[in-house]
Amino acid sequence: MNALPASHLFRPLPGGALDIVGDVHGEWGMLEQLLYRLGYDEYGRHPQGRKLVFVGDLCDRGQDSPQVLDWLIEAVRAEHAWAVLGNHEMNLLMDDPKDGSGWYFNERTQDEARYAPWRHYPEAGKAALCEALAQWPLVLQREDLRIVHAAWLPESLQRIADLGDMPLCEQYRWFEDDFRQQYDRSVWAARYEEEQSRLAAQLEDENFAMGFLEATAHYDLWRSHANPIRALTCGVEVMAPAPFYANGRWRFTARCPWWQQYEDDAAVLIGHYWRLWDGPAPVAADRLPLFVEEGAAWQGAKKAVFCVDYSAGARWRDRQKGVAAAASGYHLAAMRWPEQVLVREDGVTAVTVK
Ligand SMILES: [Mn+2]
Repeated sequence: MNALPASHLFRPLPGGALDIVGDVHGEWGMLEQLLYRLGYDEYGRHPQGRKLVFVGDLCDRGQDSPQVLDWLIEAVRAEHAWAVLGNHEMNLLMDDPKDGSGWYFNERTQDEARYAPWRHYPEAGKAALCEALAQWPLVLQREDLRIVHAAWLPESLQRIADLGDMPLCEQYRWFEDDFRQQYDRSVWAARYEEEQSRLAAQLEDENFAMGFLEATAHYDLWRSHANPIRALTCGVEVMAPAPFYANGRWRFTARCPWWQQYEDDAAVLIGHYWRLWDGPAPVAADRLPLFVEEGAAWQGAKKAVFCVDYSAGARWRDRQKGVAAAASGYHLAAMRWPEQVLVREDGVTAVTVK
């Protein structure tokens, strides 16, 4: 097995039995239900000494991100729970407002129409919140198990280790600046600027007949690999066969099923990829399918990778449409380890399939 290089951002998992929880996205109600189903008390303690592990993306979109984060920060401090950072926590730390983060970023007033009512974070607590999150690792691991938000990428792990004890946010800025400098010197830079300024409005217009923008595609592809912290928390991209519109923008690169290349024996549990309990949703002909597996199946070359994100972050859509929780296809689930059984917030369970 490939040994993991040493970094203060990679930390050991506790020994013993674990329950690994998928992306919560501010859904405090579902998290409370799931903890109850798994047998934990209100502090995250288990009578059999099991421990909670979270794969990141605790916040954004749901009704109570402040409660989820405040609760988990305390549980992590008390060593009842362990957590890695997801891309949504990185956005808070890097002061990068994105869709669904208006509970924290006051300037995102456009989020209110979509996601409110939701609880906002008190201004006075924001500095302490970021200070606590900045202490969380990117990777948790022990011999039989690896936890990362989106992708286990040996080259990215090594590049992070190479920066030694540089703090997380400083590392992130260092990699972003390094990419931007290399990009600005590349043959693509002028074309990229031209595409971006010529089509600034059209890039967000779903009804525009968008052609394939080569320099923009190249920029997005390069950037997804260039910052290894971004690569671990967002995954890497590949060229899309054709432009497609998603999450408010025309896109030319698509998420890549990196697990097809993962050959180690240690299991990797991830979140991030919006899996559905009932199996893969149909994929349009011009899109790359990310999941081909059934809802409870292991993924990849050696069936050693498992995404535990069952799309709790889309539950707001059902609330907005008046769909009852009992009829929702979006869930919060955990994998019991070493049992490899899934438990859902409503008590439904499933045995995972290799
Ligand atoms: Mn994510």
